[in-house]
Amino acid sequence: MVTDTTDLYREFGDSRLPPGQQQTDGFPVLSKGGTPAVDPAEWTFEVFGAVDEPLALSFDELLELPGETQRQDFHCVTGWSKFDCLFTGVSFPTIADRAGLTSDAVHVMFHSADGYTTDLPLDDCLREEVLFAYGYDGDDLPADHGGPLRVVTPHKYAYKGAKWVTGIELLTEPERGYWEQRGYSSTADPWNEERYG
Ligand SMILES: Nc1nc2c(c(=O)[nH]1)N[C@H]1C(S)=C(S)[C@@H](COP(=O)(O)O)O[C@H]1N2
Ligand SMILES: [Mo]
Repeated sequence: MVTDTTDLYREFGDSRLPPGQQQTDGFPVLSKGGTPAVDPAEWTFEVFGAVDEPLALSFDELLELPGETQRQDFHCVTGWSKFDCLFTGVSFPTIADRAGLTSDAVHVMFHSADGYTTDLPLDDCLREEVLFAYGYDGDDLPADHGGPLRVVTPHKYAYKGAKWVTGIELLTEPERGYWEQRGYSSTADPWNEERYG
């Protein structure tokens, strides 16, 4: 079963294509460096910080959590949008539920194997469309696109979607990630063109 989330734009704007974006048919790869070698057998996914129960999951344990497939749009801050991406994975709320968030958690930092980080307010993460994705288009997620596991954030510019994600840190105060420290927006709403700031 595929859940279609491509109408979520109605919550934010009038058109499915956000202002200043152009549709692309391809799926460009955008990484700050190369693709890190990540061996799923050696890999652990950690949930830590403001949680009741810190988690350290193997890739197999992650695959055992309830998963879902969603049809989503993907908006890169450099101006391209790709419609109708099929991502399979575990939702952020499912993971948050397993760890139990403490009442003072307000912000999230995503950590990746290439040293990349990105941050979002917790409320922007507690949505069914925020997936920890291990599948793309019915196959394993390709390494260039963040395999074995990446985050997808169809309601935000795609730099919020950490590829090769190794963990999430629940924060009691906002902190800024890699691009956010270099001038990109912390909230990154494509329909409000929150590219910088
Ligand atoms: N770990 C990591 N995640 C990352 C990046 C990165 O350099 N490292 N780039 C971000 C940016 S700027 C974008 S637009 C998307 C691109 O995803 P794609 O390469 O699958 O198109 O990944 C985001 N996630
Ligand atoms: Mo990007």
